[in-house]
Amino acid sequence: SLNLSDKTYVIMGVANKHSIAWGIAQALDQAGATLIFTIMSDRFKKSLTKLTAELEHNKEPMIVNCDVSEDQDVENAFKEIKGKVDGIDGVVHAIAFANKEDIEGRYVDTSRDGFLHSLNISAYSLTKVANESKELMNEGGSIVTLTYLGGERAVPNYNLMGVSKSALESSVRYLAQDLGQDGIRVNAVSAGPIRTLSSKAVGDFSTILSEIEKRAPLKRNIDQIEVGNSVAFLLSDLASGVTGEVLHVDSGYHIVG
Ligand code: 0WD
Repeated sequence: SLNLSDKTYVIMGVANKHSIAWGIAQALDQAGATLIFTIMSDRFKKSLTKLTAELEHNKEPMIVNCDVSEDQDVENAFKEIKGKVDGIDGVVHAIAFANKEDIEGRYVDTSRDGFLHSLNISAYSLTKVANESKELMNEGGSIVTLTYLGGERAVPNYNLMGVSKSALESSVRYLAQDLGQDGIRVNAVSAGPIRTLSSKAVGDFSTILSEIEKRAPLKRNIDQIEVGNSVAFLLSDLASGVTGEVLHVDSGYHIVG
């Protein structure tokens, strides 16, 4: 199995035990990696501390506050990390946001403020995180973000979030192009639907889940750990030739016409 015992990764976006970022944390912990977590606010600290107590290698990890909508927060977070570790080997960006009223109903009704807010947190944040983390990256650094099929196709009810994911995926390609010269790879995992805090905002989610069971090649939904294992691969040196890629971890649903 994968051995990441000499690697240190920053994980952004664990809200609770259902978070995709938590599945990623578990996969990386199992491979022996050292983990650093960033959380949006102190509100999430207690629950994260309770979760990490169950990990094998990261029972008392470094936890840093970072609201990605604030430049200063992102700058301070990576400065704080820089002061505590020799370097990092990668960053996991598992953060997105859209106001519920902006993804309900018709996309055409999206407000300007709602649009900018969603693009800010769900897409621009990766660019800022990449820029601030690049100084800390050891040789062969790797950045992985989370996206969804709604960024490629007009998926019912995904609306504004789909537009944000399109921008995020494009950003992955341009960041990969920029950071290749620094030896840093940038990729995305396009995960199938999973029940989390964020997916609660997506209307008719049960229909999306049952559609996958009926039509995806694997005839089932995927879970957080399967996403975690694929993210671990992309973070690891096993993926040293992969950058600018969007890897689908979705039971193969995206190939079905
Ligand atoms: O079906 C799904 N659940 C899918 C999710 C399918 C495919 C992709 N994704 C994506 C999401 O769009 C997102 O990018 O995976 C990523 C993680 O989403 P999740 O695991 O479904 O959702 P959740 O558990 O709610 O985590 C989202 C995180 C939360 O964590 P923290 O602890 O950091 O607060 O995004 C956070 C949110 O609070 N977040 C922010 N973090 C920092 N600064 C901000 C912000 N301004 N806004 C939201």
